[in-house]
Amino acid sequence: MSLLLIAQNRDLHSLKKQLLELDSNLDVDIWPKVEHKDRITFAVAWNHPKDIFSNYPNLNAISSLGAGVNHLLNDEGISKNIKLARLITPSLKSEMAEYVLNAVLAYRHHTTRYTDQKREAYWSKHSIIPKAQCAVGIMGLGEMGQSVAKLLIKNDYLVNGWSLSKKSIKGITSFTENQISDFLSETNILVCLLPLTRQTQGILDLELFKKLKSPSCLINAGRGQHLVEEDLIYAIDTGALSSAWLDVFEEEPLPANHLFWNRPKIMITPHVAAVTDSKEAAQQILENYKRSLSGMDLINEVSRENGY
Ligand code: NDP
Ligand code: OXD
Repeated sequence: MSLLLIAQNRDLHSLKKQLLELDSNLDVDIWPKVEHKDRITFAVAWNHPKDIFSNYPNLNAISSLGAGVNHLLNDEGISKNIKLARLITPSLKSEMAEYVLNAVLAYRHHTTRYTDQKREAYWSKHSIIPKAQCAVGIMGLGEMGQSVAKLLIKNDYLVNGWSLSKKSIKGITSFTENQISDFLSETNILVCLLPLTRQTQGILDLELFKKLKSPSCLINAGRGQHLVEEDLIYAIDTGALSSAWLDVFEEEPLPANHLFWNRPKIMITPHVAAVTDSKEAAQQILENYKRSLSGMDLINEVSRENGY
């Protein structure tokens, strides 16, 4: 029995080392160097080539190398009998919380504007945006969304959340699916931490931006496909949104000629909001590998029915 690590443009040797430190008897292959495809029963995948899994006849489970699983759910070449899991680690949650807090603080304190002014040697002061105009609305109150919400509450922000099921979390006003208009009308800073599903694709559009409480801004760390990119440009150019902070994009890396690069009000980070730590990941992967061998349910198993 072997474990396969598969990711394009990512070095997986440190993850392999961590796995072997936990169990030196493991047999771990890094794609594309796989000698015995029929021995692979468990795979860990990120940005994998489409349809590759049909080459592994005895595969019975795949773990994403991150929290998102849209890359696995969208691959029709993965048989429905194969169990899917995702990685949720403490550092992934805390990094995401800090990433969003940093974006919120940068918005309030005009950090990107001052960075631009420094480049121009231009001295000009801007008023800090009062907290009362910084009500944060988090779309998706799952593992990432709740972690973000808790840190923002600790920092005295007013926090609203929107999710399919109602949540009871101290300090958060929870809105459910059909209450989206109420949720948006109470929100200045919109944070997208939804999974990418048929229902959430393209959800961040002009109609939605117009329903936000003014002044408003967008932070997207979910997936690029949540956002209708031309609507964001229109919203920024017409002042419907005062700024946007984006970590994820329809096409990654973001092409050099993309219109977002030239917009000073759009901040871009290269999909780094929260990055899976190999040591933490190895523990969860090993546990799920063992579970898959004995036919048990996996940790953080993904529901194909829910689509996330
Ligand atoms: P979870 O699956 O834990 O949470 C998803 C949340 O979204 C849940 O609260 C769920 O509601 C809600 N939800 C799902 N569908 C809908 C819908 N149609 N309408 C309203 N709410 C909905 O996801 P995570 O928190 O782990 O991840 C969130 C996103 O962050 C993902 O897109 C992931 O890929 C991305 N991510 C990005 C990273 C980065 O570095 N940029 C790093 C890690 C994650 P309910 O609670 O009722 O089920
Ligand atoms: C993830 C990500 O889903 O990095 O973990 O986007």
